[in-house]
Amino acid sequence: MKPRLLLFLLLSVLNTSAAPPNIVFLFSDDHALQSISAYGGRFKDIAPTPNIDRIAAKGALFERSYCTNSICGPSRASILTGKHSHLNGFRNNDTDKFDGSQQTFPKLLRQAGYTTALIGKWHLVTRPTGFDHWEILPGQGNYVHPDFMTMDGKTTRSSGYCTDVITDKALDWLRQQRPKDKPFLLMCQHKAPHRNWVPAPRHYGLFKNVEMPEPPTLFDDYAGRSSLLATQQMTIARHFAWGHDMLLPEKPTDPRFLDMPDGETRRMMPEERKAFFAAYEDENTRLATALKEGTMDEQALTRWKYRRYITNYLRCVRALDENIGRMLDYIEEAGLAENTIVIYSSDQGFYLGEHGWYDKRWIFEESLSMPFLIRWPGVVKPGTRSKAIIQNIDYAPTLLEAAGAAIPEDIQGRSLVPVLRNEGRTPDAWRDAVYYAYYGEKTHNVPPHDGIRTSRYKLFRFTGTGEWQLFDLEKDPQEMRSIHADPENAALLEELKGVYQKLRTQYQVP
Ligand code: SGN
Ligand code: CA
Repeated sequence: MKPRLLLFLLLSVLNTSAAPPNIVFLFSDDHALQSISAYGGRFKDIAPTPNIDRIAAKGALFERSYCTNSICGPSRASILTGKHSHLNGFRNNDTDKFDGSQQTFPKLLRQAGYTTALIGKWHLVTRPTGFDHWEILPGQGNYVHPDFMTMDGKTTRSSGYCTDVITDKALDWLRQQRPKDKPFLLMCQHKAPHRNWVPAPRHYGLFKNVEMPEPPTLFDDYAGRSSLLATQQMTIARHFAWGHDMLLPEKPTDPRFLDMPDGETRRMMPEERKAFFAAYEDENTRLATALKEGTMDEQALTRWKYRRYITNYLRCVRALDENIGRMLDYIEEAGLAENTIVIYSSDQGFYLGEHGWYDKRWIFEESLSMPFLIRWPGVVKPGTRSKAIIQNIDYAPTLLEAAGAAIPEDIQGRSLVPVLRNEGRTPDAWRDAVYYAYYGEKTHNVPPHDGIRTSRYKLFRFTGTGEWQLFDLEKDPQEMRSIHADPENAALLEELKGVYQKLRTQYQVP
């Protein structure tokens, strides 16, 4: 046989001539795994997410998926670059700006022949680079009649609910605007379910008379852990505003309400605002009466706030899930499903009352975790559940490998393709821990800390005081007691400190 023919046959067998897959990256903001039914959790029957679950049913769900730094901009920068915060330069939302001149995976995909588009939340301060098309929310964006900034630098107000509008724009790009002769990357990035939680009008009445299960740690007193835990300002009990968080029509005279009005209801048209407050009127009146009569003790008030928080959060999730469904329907109807990778993820996890909190930032499970679901027909076996330890720096190399592009040496993440091809099983020589670092911000006052998570343990250190915390997640999944000072754990502590040092060296942490 002639060598050329042999090569051709070999390539055909390896199927390398197949068209590179399209990539639809569906992303959200602050979406807790506890509120995705495919992940289980306490809301799975009350507030299921059937459309996000479709991705898991037809693809893979990762049970040990973590971020590098549990906050918006930093997580996004890690995803784009495949690098930890100290290398990509975006450590915190307060002061950092993304250096858009650096290498990112959309740029590399573009070099490999892809058309690239970004629609929705960006939040990296500088303008997007590496995209043929972008339309972004300025900063955090709004739920109500959101503004969008376009490539010409103009900002225009759209009419409608943010999650719906972002999907409309993404569908429009898929249908009308993208060149049909090239593979594409679409990053469709929602604001939802980020604070402050304003639902779509069609969902105001959802969960109205449904009881919301509470986490066992709603009234956590932070005993058994560093005293620094109590210094954060992210509790439902004390750091929840009457307007911004509770969406009450006016500030109660009761001093137990943090003072911050809401900006979203002001964006509504007068009729819309009326309909909004009418939908909450009976609940709001009952609260006002109880406050007046003095029947709301501390616990009862926290429970009331928790319920208001969770119902509105889950309503935001409902619109998100419906819109994920619209995207999946389009991909299927347009005949794109067979050759399109679909990912669902969110920039970090979130507290839904665990430890008494909302927000994120901590290395504790609820905010360290990121949902990660991926559908890739022909490669990922439907219904796969993986226990491989993965991190957001892995997305870039995964998508580059999927596209047949080279993975640059300086990318710190690892391609998940071997895990995906292996039915989710952890390949030999995979990582056994991830490294995490939070650098601190004024908002919510969470102290800087860095650490590691293995399949069983979590070790971290407060940067300011040098104090260690160690948790055995098998025995203490709620992370209620640090065992770092127990004499019987001395050897374990030393061993894990070794892993921590090794990872810091490997990732070139200064
Ligand atoms: C805003 C929110 C905070 C949130 C940060 C970061 N306050 O500051 O609650 O922690 O964003 O969120 S709000 O008054 O605007 O609601 S992130 O997703 O951008 O990292
Ligand atoms: Ca976020």
